[in-house]
Amino acid sequence: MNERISVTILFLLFWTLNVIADDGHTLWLRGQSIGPVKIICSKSSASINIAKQELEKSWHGTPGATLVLSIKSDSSIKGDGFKLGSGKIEAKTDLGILYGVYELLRRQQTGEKIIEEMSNPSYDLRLLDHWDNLNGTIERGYAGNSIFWRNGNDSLTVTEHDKKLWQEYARANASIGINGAVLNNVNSSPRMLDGKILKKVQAIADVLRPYGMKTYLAVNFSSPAVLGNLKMSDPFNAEVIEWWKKKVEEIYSLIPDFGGFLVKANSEGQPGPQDYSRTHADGANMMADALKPFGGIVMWRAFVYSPKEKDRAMQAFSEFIPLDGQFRDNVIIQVKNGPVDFQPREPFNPLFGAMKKTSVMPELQITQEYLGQSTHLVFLATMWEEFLQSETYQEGKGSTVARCTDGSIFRQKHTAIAGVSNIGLDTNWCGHHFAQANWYAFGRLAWNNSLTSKNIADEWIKLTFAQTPPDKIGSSIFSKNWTEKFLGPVKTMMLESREAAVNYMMPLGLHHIFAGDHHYGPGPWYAPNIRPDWTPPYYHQADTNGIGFDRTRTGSNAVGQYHEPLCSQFDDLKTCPEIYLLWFHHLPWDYKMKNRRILWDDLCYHYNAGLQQVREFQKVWDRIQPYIDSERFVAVQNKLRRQCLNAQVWNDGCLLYFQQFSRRPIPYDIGRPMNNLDDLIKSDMKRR
Ligand code: GCV
Repeated sequence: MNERISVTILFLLFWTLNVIADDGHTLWLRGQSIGPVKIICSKSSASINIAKQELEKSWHGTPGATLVLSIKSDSSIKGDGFKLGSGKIEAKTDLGILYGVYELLRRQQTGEKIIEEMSNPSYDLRLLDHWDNLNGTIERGYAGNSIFWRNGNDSLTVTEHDKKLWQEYARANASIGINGAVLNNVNSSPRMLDGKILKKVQAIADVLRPYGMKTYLAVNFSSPAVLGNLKMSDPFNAEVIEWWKKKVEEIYSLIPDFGGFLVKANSEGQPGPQDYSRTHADGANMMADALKPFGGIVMWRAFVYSPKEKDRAMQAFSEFIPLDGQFRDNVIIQVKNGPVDFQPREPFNPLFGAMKKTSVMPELQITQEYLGQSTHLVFLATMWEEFLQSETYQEGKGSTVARCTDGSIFRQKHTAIAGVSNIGLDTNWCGHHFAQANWYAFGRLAWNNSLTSKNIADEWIKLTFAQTPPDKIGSSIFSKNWTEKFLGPVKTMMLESREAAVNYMMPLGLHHIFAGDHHYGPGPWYAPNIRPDWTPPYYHQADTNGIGFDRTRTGSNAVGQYHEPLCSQFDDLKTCPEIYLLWFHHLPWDYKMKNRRILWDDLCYHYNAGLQQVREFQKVWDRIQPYIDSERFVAVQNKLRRQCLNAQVWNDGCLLYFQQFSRRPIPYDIGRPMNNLDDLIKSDMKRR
């Protein structure tokens, strides 16, 4: 065998092995250097050194090229932003250099042009909220246990393995611009502030710091009483105020760059200032005063609702609008994207743009609590794009949620955005390989809230699935074949996936019709003897007359919380977008839709369309098999099978249940149910 043939065989063998196994642990950071780079940089620091290492590890530019990294005072660069140019990256801060390096490497690996360009972050604070409990479990976590906390005798020991994982985690976050993490559940244990636990927080903070990630904690409002043995936790009580001051001093003595607190108060049974007849502002300000000398912030959640009110969707607005202007300038009100709770589709929360004198930050949910958890393939960037680009009209046309929260319209002291993390100990971090795309998308949108979901999907697929080594350097690094047979179809599938989930779960504005409290499968029938706003019938209101929640001016008047012309638009059936129809209106089953179908028929067609879409995703995936390693191929194939079975259950459960009220046939040209309603009610979707 001549030498050339044996080299080719060796290469092919390596190539095949490379294509065979990939557990997904390296996420979108798979690029290996294709040649040396000469780095010129007069500065050295932990973050700059990481930037240099990243360049050496993953350089995809011309081999032997020179890159100059320089710190400049330039007023056009904001915060940790940077200027990219041919052969140079300029920034005001070391972190700016690091973010610039990640951007450059991303562009090299995706074949995107590298031109003179400025990149400033949309939000100063770009955070992941971990709902991780001290015993290692994760509330609404679907990818294994916590990477930070565990049970057992060694729960507070910090191993080399822990540190390696935290470092990988910090690197992944820095690569997409995320610069902070709340390390624990908003349903927070008072123990979180115990000295021993804080030592572990310090160890985590030390690993995250060089990557520009600050550490934050979710705190329990009753900590002074429960942990500090005080008689109460009243924010006006001198001892309570002193307790928080001392606790904050202790934290900063361990973690000098500690970010601050996240608080869920007087919400879903959590304690709060209202327990002492104080307001949210009283509670938040007391903590803010303790944090202020150290530069810390309070993120106070507006996720509040009580069973006594007639419409859960209205309560955050009703409680918080009267407090606008009363919060200290280091308080940010954290508001979920929709007015109910991370549903597959909701209109935006009317608080956005309406609280004009207070810093307000969006809270998105990356973990797919209500969107098929880690079983369904649902790319959330389309949903977040829809939300960020929603027009609030608060300051005239162009007052999108994005512009109302990123400082473009209101002079917020702080701009911030948070995403509830989908990360756990699973090897691939997120449970589903495609759920990594949601982590990635959150970071990219937090950095630039005008990115399109299409571009984000494109980048992520190239970084995550393109096979190394690339064909060529430059703009045509991806072969025509790969682009047509893999990139195109997979991107289309991702971009359609959220609408598919809305179709087979809750089309036309339906919401919160999940079974039990696991929030996975359908349960429009679920109505045990608990507070009504925790049961689906409260939301769908189906009866023989019709279906939907009447939030019009003559109903709960939730439409009144939106700025004109939205208020009238949502109120009027002629102008209400059909995607929100049953969110705002209770309508008869024979209501005529814009496409001339009656509502019942249209509902059936939507459910069926969702099911058919997932069946198509299966075909797309099977066709791309030659272009992907077998490990990830099989894992996703199996998940898609379960997603199809689940979509069938959603279709059957919802249609058979609602049919009891509509008393009409399912249109005969679409598939018939395959499950019996009684069986579905009994199983309550426990088998996923
Ligand atoms: C952390 C929903 C979830 C809860 C979550 C809550 C919140 O109700 O189901 O698990 O609690 O939102 O955001 O506080």
